[in-house]
Amino acid sequence: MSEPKNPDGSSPLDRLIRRKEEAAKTGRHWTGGGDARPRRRLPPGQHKTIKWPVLDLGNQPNIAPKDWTFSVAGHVTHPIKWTWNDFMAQPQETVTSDIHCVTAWSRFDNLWQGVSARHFLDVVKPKPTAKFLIFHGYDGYTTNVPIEHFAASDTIVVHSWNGAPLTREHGGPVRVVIPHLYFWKSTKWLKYVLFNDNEVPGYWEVRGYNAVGDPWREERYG
Ligand SMILES: Nc1nc2c(c(=O)[nH]1)N[C@H]1C(S)=C(S)[C@@H](COP(=O)(O)O)O[C@H]1N2
Ligand SMILES: [Mo]
Repeated sequence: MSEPKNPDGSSPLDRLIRRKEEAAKTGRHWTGGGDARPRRRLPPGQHKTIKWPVLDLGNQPNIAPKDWTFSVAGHVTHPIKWTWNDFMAQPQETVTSDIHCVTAWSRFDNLWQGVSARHFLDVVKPKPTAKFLIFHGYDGYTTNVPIEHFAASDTIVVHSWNGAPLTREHGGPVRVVIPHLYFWKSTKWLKYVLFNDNEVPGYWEVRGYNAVGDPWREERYG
């Protein structure tokens, strides 16, 4: 399909964002499967894909591991600023999980390697006032996640997928993977996490996406 002419001078990215905003407003992709059962592997309204699509705002930062730093601030007892070597010196874990994107594709059996959310939380020690995490990517992307969802046992901050370093297009050198939420909650090119006492909607959340984003409840929008 060829792109329509754009007499208003908008870029393909402008149009992509507008289409996604429109989908959020009209509830497109929402199938009304209100009796979703968590035991079903494929969440309602999703279809399986073998290839791994790339979705982002069109700006893919090129960060070499040696230039990558990662910091955590806000309502934590131990704020951190990690280099790549600091990150790789943490206990490493391997998790296999499925991806569920709000645009209705799911990809099963992704093998992730990195640092578990539980270890990460052990290090920074959230204060009792920490209720929401706001993730920031090197591309300026943000997303908000309730702390109890980040704390799930299969959440992992990863540097590798299926045995190879995570590619730049998928968020390398380091991204978040929260497999039980829609994939827009999994920040690529991870740079900074703020532990906050209140919810600050991120990039897609201000455009109508859900605060939690549970695929089995079809919490796509609103
Ligand atoms: N930093 C950053 N993270 C991001 C995004 C983004 O634009 N920037 N897009 C999100 C969205 S909407 C999706 S669906 C997934 C896509 O990840 P993938 O390209 O590896 O499939 O990344 C999420 N994380
Ligand atoms: Mo997405």
